[in-house]
Order: sequence, then C-alpha cells, then structure tokens
Amino acid sequence: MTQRKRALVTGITGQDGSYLSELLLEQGYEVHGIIRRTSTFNTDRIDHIYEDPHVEGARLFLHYGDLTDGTTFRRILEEVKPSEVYNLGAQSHVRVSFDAPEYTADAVGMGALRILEAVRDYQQRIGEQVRYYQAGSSEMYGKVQQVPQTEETPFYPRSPYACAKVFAHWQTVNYRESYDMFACNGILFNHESPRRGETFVTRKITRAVAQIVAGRQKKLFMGNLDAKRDWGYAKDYVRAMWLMLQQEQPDDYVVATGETHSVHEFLDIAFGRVNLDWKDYVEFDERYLRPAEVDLLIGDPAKAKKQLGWEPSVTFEELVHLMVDADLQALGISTPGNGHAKVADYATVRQNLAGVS
Ligand code: NDP
Ligand code: GDR
Repeated sequence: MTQRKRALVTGITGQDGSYLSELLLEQGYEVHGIIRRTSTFNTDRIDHIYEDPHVEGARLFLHYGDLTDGTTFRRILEEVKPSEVYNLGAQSHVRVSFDAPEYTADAVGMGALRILEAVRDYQQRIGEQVRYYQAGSSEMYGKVQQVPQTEETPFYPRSPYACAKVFAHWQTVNYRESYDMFACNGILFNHESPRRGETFVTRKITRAVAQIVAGRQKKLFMGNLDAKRDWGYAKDYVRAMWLMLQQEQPDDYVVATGETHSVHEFLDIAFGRVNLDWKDYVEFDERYLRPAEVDLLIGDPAKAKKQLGWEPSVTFEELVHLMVDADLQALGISTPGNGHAKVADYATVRQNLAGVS
C-alpha cells in the first residue's frame, strides 16, 4: 500500500492556504496547517474543509505556531513528518509593511529562513527528502526594469515586504544549491478571489460595489488608480504551487496571466457589472498611497506553461465579475451572473441610495 502524502502549510488560514488545502485534499493528501492563536476566530476560509480530528478519516489538522517562532515550527515538523512544506504565511500587505517593517521582515524573510533551516536539519537526520515551496512575489521586481517580467528579470524591491521576499527568494535558491534541497520559488503575480483579504485593492472595490448597491456605503476612498497589475485567479495559482513540487527537479517559476490592467480598469468593470459609474463614488485619500509605488507589473508565464503545463483558466473580466457577484450574493443580492436579476434591477437600489444620500 502506498503511503498517503502529507503536506505542511504555513498561512493555511489565508486566501491561498485555503485554496491550496482544498486542492491537496482533493489529491488525497493529509494536510497540516499552522495557525496563529488569535482572540477571535481566524479560520473562516477553511471552516468548510475542517473535520473533527477525533473522527476517523479526518485529513486536515491544525497546529498553533508562528513564523517568528522557529522552535515551535521544528516541533511541528517532527510531529507531522511531511513530504512537502508550503510556506505561504506572511504579513502580506505591502502598504502595511511600511508601517511595520521589522515585523514584516521577521515573518516574511526570517520566517522563510527558519523553515529552510528546520527542513534542512530534519531531512538530513531522517534521510528523506522534504520538498519546499516558497511563496515569492512579483513585488520583488518593484521598479520597472523590463517588461514582461521573467525568471531572469533583476529584482528591485520597493517596500519592506518586497525586500523581505527577495531575501526569502535568495535563501531558497541558496539552500537548493548548498544542501541539494528540493526547494522552489514561485514568483506569483497578483491573484485574487472572493476569499481575497478585504483591504487589498480588488476585494476592497468589489466589496464596496456590493455595499453601495445595498445602500450601506456611499463613498469609496482609494489611493493610486494608475498602478497596473497582472491579476489572475487564486484557485489557478495554487495549482501552479503544487505542480512545482511534483516536478523531477526543483526550479523557480513566474506564474502570471501575461496581461496587465490598471486599477481604473478594475473599477470600470466592477462598477459596470451593476451599471454604476465609479467616478460617482470613488474619492482620493492619500493614506492609501505608498512611500514608493510599483507602477507596472506584467509577467511572462512561458516557463510555467511549458514545464508545468500550467494555464490560467479565468480572464480578467471573468475574475472581476466573479468577485463582484460573490460580494453581492454575500449580502443576499441577486447577481447578473446567476441569471435571476437583470442589471436594470439595480436602478431601484440606486434610487434608494439617492434617497439617503
Ligand atoms: P493572506 O494575507 O491572505 O494570508 C497570509 C497568511 O499568513 C494567513 O494565514 C495569516 O494568518 C498568516 N500569517 C501572517 N503572519 C503570520 C505569522 N507571523 N506567523 C504565521 N502565519 C502568519 O495572503 P495570501 O494567501 O494572499 O498569500 C499567500 C502567500 O503568497 C503570502 O506569503 C503572500 O505574501 C504571497 N503572495 C501573494 C500574492 C497574492 O496576490 N495573493 C502574490 C504573490 C505572493 P492569519 O489568518 O492569522 O492572519
Ligand atoms: P499589491 O496589492 O500591493 O500589488 O500586493 P494591493 O491590492 O494592495 O495594491 C494593488 C495596487 O492598487 C493600488 N491602490 C490601492 N491598494 C490598496 N490596498 N488600497 C487602496 O485603497 C488602493 N488604491 C490604489 C496600490 O497602490 C497598488 O499599486 C499584493 C499582495 O497580495 C502581496 O502580498 C503580493 O505579493 C502582491 O500582490 C503580488
């Protein structure tokens, strides 16, 4: 009988951690995730796949830990004995990293190093390979050097977050080359979904659209609308992470759609979904600007397509629509997407809103 594969995932409660866990469970894995102790529940995104560990056959297990605490990670590693480790945990908000640079560098940069060290010691001692995935970011490219960005494009990080990710990237390469570890860097461009954190620009917009339609919000305050990003669908991107660890050789891969769009364009499509004009709602607030901005990201996923056989399955417009629709549905509002409502229905909601403004 072949042994069930076992994965250990940091950041399991995040957007990607939840989709990756679903994928791994579908693939028959036993999945162990590291969660932080918080005073309120933080497992919303994985509650639907969580099973009581006392019940026979449960395949998802959670352990308390923190990327800033290497001892605990080592203990969990010993206990779980995974064949794959996915390091997705991070203080992942770029703007916030300017407010909390030390903590961000500790969790994102040193956190990765702690895991690499632990994995190196562990596999040396037990004599079995543990495959490692590092959640790298297109933010590492920062100031535009070359477009589209490939695995060979030099990094020029523009935030404490991005600097820490560059550190983690090179540590991963270094561990691969120094200790013959199976360690991969995914250089993932922005990827979004209805599970995206509410303070990232896409979800902030789609949530606001739903709140405005519901008459609960009148204005949306935002920062730089000219920034351009290569936005894909998170569910597609976690598949690429898994594929990287199934290859014969470890390597680094750009995962992107190959298209770029501005925040303006995202606003156009999101508000257009409900027949509204974003210019009537969006206002500028400098608090959402960053001390240094990343103006243009566009990735070239040729290597991932060729070597991993990976393809994005959702277009930019489909992504915006699915996110708006999910936020509308969460408020109990029918969506153009599910066929119940016509876009014209929103005229009534807008009239209501006009009445209260
Ligand atoms: P999220 O912000 O949604 O999730 C981050 C996860 O990390 C959460 O589970 C969070 O826990 C956990 N976490 C935060 N700090 C710590 C810590 N000190 N110790 C342990 N866990 C911690 O991020 P995404 O799912 O969007 O991204 C996953 C990874 O991919 C991150 O490393 C991110 O930087 C990177 N990335 C993301 C991209 C994207 O577009 N989404 C693109 C490129 C890279 P809690 O729920 O308790 O806060
Ligand atoms: P990013 O994502 O910084 O690319 O990092 P975010 O959605 O925060 O910003 C994208 C762009 O939108 C502009 N912007 C705003 N951003 C936010 N959050 N809020 C606003 O009100 C607003 N107005 C304009 C930003 O200036 C920026 O140019 C994300 C994170 O998931 C990282 O962890 C990941 O590594 C990268 O994507 C790839």
